[in-house]
Amino acid sequence: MGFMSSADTIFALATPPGKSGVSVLRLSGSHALAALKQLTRLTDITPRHAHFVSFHDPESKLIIDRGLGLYFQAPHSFTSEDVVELQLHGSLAVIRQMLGILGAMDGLRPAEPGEFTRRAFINGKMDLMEAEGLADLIDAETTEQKSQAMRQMQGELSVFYEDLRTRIIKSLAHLEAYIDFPDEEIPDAVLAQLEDEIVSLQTIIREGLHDNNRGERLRDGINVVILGAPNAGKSSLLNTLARRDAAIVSHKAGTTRDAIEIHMDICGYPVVLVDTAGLRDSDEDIEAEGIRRARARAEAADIKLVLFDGSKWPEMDEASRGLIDEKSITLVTKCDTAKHADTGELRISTKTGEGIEELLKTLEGRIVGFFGCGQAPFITRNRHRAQLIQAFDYLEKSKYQPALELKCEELRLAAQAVGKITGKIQVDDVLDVVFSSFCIGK
Ligand SMILES: Nc1nc2c(ncn2[C@@H]2O[C@H](COP(=O)(O)OP(=O)(O)O)[C@@H](O)[C@H]2O)c(=O)[nH]1
Ligand SMILES: [Mg+2]
Repeated sequence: MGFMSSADTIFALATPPGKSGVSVLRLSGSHALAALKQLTRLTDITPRHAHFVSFHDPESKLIIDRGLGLYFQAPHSFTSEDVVELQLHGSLAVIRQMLGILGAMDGLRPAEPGEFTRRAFINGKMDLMEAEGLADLIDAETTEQKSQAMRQMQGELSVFYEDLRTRIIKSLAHLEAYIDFPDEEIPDAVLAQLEDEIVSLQTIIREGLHDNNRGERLRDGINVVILGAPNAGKSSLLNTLARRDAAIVSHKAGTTRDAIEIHMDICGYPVVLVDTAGLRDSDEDIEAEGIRRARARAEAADIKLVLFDGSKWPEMDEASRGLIDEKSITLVTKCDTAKHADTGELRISTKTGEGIEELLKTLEGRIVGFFGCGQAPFITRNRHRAQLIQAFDYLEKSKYQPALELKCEELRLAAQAVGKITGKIQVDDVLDVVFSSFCIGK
């Protein structure tokens, strides 16, 4: 995206393409107002006023559509540039025609993905964390995802990183004062104070990092993985929880090979429920690969549902038994068929529905417990985590640098690492990573 000039006026459909009552086209840049005037033939356009107008094709002079034209004068707009919004009917023909006309106008070109938000960032309307929060808000599907995105978008998480960075820079400034006076010894008290500050900054970072990846999980979904021997009833359970036939159920052992994922909303939290291949020794290539994947999923799981066939209970196969730990919930399946001794485990039947409500309650408890403990996380993407780890390492190194200049350099790098999170340190590769994930028109 770097080669695209920011002097261009960009335009894009801000609403999803398709038929709808109203569609919004957005323009940003110095030619936006001239384009609006040309399309509407108005000479006097009031900022922040909805002008009900006919839009004309400047070439053919024909009317394209009637709708609203709005003008947001720089810097009082989303991007801080002149912004124009055209509210048209959500007709494929109208939109196609208008996009064609805009594309032919002088100084106008279609926007790249995320380019509106990128301009808002470059022009200081928001920092990188807030821009990512906006992207997350647009992607949010559950209420808790939305709350996290709003907190981030409104700058609540940025404050944490900015405080951190400011404190590192203060320490740096303190130390740099001594570089200018090479003859002076740094008093021991000053060095001790600095050391204390660095340790306390490291504690803050360490606590931030020890968040069980809750922020990332809230974006991507908590992984609940169904595991057990072939025929234990795993695919049946996935289908019951999904309330549809997502996975093939068969009495033939070894039917499920690849992991099957469905997305659920439990208490406002996003859940990725995964069905896996039955665990057993297999000589068959594809099944063996499926089992390898099942084991990998078990490793990465936040919650494991370990199933045991009720018709064999309390006999347990070794492979499944080995998966039981503090992350697992043990389930005895097919309780409609077998009348085995009640061993206190949760018993379910996908045939009669027995135990399913209780399982959902247990799952809810685990999920709310997972997300609800401790303060709201500061990290919502791997990008933030990687930078924080770097900052921690630079602070660590600074403690062991004997030379003053080198100590300062480590602190400078630590401040930079934190600065990259909010975008206070502008680095183009960081911007490309962040904004390329946006969709066009945002
Ligand atoms: N009676 C009864 N049969 C079940 C139940 N759940 C699954 N089954 C049967 O057990 C067999 C294996 O089920 P499936 O879900 O494919 O197991 P998987 O191999 O663990 O995925 C199928 O014939 C299912 O119809 C249940 O709750 N009760
Ligand atoms: Mg299966």
